[in-house]
Amino acid sequence: SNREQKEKVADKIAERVRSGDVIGVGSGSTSYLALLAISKKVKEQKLDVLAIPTSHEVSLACSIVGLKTTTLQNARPDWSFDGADEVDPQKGLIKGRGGAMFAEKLVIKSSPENYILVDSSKFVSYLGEKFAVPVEVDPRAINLVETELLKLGAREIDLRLAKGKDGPIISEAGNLIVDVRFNKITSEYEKEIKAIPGVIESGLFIGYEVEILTT
Ligand code: DER
Repeated sequence: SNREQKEKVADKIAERVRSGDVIGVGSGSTSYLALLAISKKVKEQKLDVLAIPTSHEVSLACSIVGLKTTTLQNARPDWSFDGADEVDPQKGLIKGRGGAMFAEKLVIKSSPENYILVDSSKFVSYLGEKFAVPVEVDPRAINLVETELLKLGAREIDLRLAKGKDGPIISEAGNLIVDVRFNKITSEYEKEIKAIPGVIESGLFIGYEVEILTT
C-alpha cells in the first residue's frame, strides 16, 4: 500500500544517519514517517544529531519525538530529506502541497546531499501533470502577481484557503499561497515565476542536486 511504501522508504533513509549529523527535515507525511524512523534510531543508539525543521509542523514533531533542533542561521545541513508531489524524468520536482516549500528550498539549496522520498504515485511524465504549482506571495503583491502569472500563461490561479479559519492560509513567513496551473511548464518557469516582484518562492524545483528514493 501507499503507507507501506512510505514506511519502507522512511526506514531506508534512517540507515543514512550518522552521529554528528545536522539534518534538514522536510515537511509532509512521508518526511514525517522518516522523522519517526530517524528519531527511533537516534534514541536507541544515543546519536548526537541536530534537525533543521522546515515548518511549524516539523519543529513541533521534533520536540514531540525529542530531536534537538537548530536553524540555517546557526548550522549548515550535512544532508536533508523531503517529500515531493511530482517527480519528472529529469528529477524536476513540484513540491508545496504542504505549504512549506520556501523553507524546504532554503534547506535543499543549503545541503550537499538531498534525498527526496516518494512512493510510485509521485512519478509523472511532465511537471504539472497532476499537481498545481504552489507560489508563495507577499499579501501586498497578490494582484500584481496574479496579473503577471496570467501573462506567463497561467490558466488557473487559486488562492489557497484555510480549513480551520476563515479566509486564506497564512504561511510560516506570513504570506499567501496561490496554486497555479499552466499548460506547459518549461525549465525556465521557476526563474520566471521567481522574477515577479512579490513572489517569495514557488514549488518548482528544477535542476537541483537531489537523489530520488522510492520503493
Ligand atoms: O509540501 C511538500 O513539499 C511535501 O514534501 C509534500 O509535497 C509531499 O508530501 P507527502 O509526503 O505527504 O506526499
